[in-house]
Amino acid sequence: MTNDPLQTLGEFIIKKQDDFRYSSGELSRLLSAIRLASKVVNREVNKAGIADIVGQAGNTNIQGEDQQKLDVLANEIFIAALSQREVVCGIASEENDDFIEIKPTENGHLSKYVVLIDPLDGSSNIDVNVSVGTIFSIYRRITEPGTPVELKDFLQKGIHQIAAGYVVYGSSTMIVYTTGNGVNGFTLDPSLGTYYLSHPNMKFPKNGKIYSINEGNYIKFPQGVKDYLKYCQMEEGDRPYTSRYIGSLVSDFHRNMIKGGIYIYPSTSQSPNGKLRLLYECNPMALLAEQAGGKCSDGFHRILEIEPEKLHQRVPFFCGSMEMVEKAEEFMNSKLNSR
Ligand code: AHM
Ligand code: MG
Repeated sequence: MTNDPLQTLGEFIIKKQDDFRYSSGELSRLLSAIRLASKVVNREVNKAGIADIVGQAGNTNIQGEDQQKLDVLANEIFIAALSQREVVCGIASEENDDFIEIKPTENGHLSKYVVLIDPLDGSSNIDVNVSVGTIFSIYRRITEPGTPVELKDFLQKGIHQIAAGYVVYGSSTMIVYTTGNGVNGFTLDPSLGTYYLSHPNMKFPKNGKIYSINEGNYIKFPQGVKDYLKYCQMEEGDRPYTSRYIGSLVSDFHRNMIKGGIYIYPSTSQSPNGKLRLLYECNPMALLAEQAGGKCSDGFHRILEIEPEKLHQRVPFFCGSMEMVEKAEEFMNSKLNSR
């Protein structure tokens, strides 16, 4: 916990601006837009249960419809907050098939950043009052400012991210982000609507005792993952480990970063690239993990160095405490050619 009492996210963003030479303040404004949108989404997420009771009259399938709506609403909230503030020139969202170009405004301001976002990840958890999250990733465009953004501005390797982070709408709401200089976490005081620095310089423990995976898919996992799971469950040394799976990537990652653990969404016999999206989910989490001293791979290669080919590309995902990911990779490598 911090010795620096009541440092707000707003103050922190401004302070950190000085880390960047020649900073124009644009990234700060962009992060501030995300901060604002997250508070609006937080309000909507908190209302989700009550909307079931008081709203949506006439809907035959209230639960299904509401679920759908909150995803869409979160998407609209983030896109509005980002596009109305001259902070980005393009947005790609897990909710949209294509990227959105943000045209320069009348005063001709040319933004150099693009944002990739999963506005409400794990949203099937909303129905059952379990935490969900927002994940975001920021790159500098590679095409000329002033020209329309192109697909290649979004299809950049994760190592080129300028910043990445997530919001977890949990028992408290937190925003956790990195600009490539460590990872810091801020907790929302809902009575004031202000985020305060609560988790400075977050670090993955080198090793951990938690593994997070949807074990219901066991039969479809590659042999390397099956063998690693058996290793986790073996009675030896500090094992067996504990199994914890929320089914909400942000929450599972957040817990593992604090307590030490590994999250795995592997390939399966039916989905050879797993489920999670490289650009909206894996790259931002990988940057955070590495910045926090953890590790992230597809079982064999560093996530941040994968060359993206399409916006909604999926990739197997192994992420967490350094030694745990290395051990899982050992099992993967020893079963390279078997399923
Ligand atoms: P989503 O983007 O459709 O919400 O899916 C992503 C979520 C992750 O948050 C979570 O870890 C995973 O899907 C759970 O998938 P499964 O239900 O297959 O275990
Ligand atoms: Mg998602």
